[in-house]
Amino acid sequence: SYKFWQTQPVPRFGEEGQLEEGPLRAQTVADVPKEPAPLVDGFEWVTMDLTNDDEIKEVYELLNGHYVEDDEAMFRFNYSPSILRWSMMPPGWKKEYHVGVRAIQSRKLVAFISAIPVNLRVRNKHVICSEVNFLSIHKKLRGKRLTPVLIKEITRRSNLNEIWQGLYTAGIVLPKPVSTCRYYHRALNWQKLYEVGFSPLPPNSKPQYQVRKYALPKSTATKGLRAMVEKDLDAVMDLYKRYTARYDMVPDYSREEAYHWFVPKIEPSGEQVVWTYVVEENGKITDFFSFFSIESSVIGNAKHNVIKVAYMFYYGSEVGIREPSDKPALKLRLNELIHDALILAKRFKFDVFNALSLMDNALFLEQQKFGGGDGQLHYYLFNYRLNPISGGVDRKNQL
Ligand code: YNC
Repeated sequence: SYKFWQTQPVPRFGEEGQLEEGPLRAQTVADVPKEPAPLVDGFEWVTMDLTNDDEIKEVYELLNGHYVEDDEAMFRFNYSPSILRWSMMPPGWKKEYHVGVRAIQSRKLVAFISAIPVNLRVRNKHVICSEVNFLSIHKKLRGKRLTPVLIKEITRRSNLNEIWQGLYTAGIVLPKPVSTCRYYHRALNWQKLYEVGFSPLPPNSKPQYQVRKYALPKSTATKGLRAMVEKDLDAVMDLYKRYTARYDMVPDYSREEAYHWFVPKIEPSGEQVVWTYVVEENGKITDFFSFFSIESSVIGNAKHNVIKVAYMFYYGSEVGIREPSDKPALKLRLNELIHDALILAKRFKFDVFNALSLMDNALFLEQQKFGGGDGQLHYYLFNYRLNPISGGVDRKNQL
């Protein structure tokens, strides 16, 4: 019955038809409490310092033990400290948006919620949002209505900075999704995915047939393909902007943000978080694609502890700018690019490549041997009404 969510400025189920788009509730900073709401006895609010190695380790350990699992509790996200920093410390990040709850006696971190600022374009309007992520509560404190308290606190801290809108995704249905996407998975290391229980052996198949089905060449095929470097930033940004102009909801990155999200770097830990490739023809950048890395812990498997998962991020191609997304030339081009992305991800020892049913992904998912997963991802806006955006699947969850 959404006891909490029905008190919040979000659209309700049952609102049908074209409605006027925009904020639902208007407030000023004077309306916003200057102090957090009290927590139940024995717990206190803390602001986590993610620049501090000990504190990021505490956030890492909370998430490693208690963050998102699949429905069968076989896998759980294992965001590394480096990817947590990349995700929560983009340009404009604020320490006060890294909100924790500690048990007063033991000092143990038992809950967390975070936000980053994002300038979102929704259709032809710009909305400054807090993008909320990494909400997690220790398993022993579940079902105690701590979530609404955390959400109200991140809302309060956003509001004090005059941010009135939120952007978030969740696997569960809440009032009310702007868009719903399906997860797709492309095996890179089928044998390992089979051993951990991620990929089933289809009836009448044999392991060696599956391994052969997902085999990839050693080398990429696109002429002029190379890793992105900093000097490509303006060209990639320009391509990103023009290519994504066809979509209804897209972050409008500043140059600093595009540098943060796209330029591949080796983090102080020695890890790499994001991989971006460009195609250069006669000195001009004509295409780019990117993917990032999140491991998942394998729960209770004797042979493997983690699977390495690459996630499709943004891409763009001059071909798609020249023609609408249903034309065959773009399909051909995206298949060439994504096939190379798979080859590269395999080279970097990823076990599986994930993508959602959004952007122009429907043009390559089947041909590149992605299979539809059980998981869905719902996109939400807080304090904003937007008419629904297609997430690329129909009611039967088909592309
Ligand atoms: C969820 N994921 O419906 P009602 S995604 C939002 N997002 O409220 P309790 C959620 N709300 O139905 P538990 C939610 N999950 O009565 C549950 N809720 O109105 C709602 N899992 O609270 C739920 N991380 O504390 C219900 O629930 C109320 O103890 C119940 O804790 C839930 O990061 C949770 O999946 C998810 O750690 C914390 O199960 C816990 O069950 C957990 O009794 C594993 O809560 C990890 C996990 C969620 C990942 C994510 C995005 C979060 C977005 C939050 C909304 C932000 C709004 C925008 C704010 C900024 C605005 C400005 C400006």
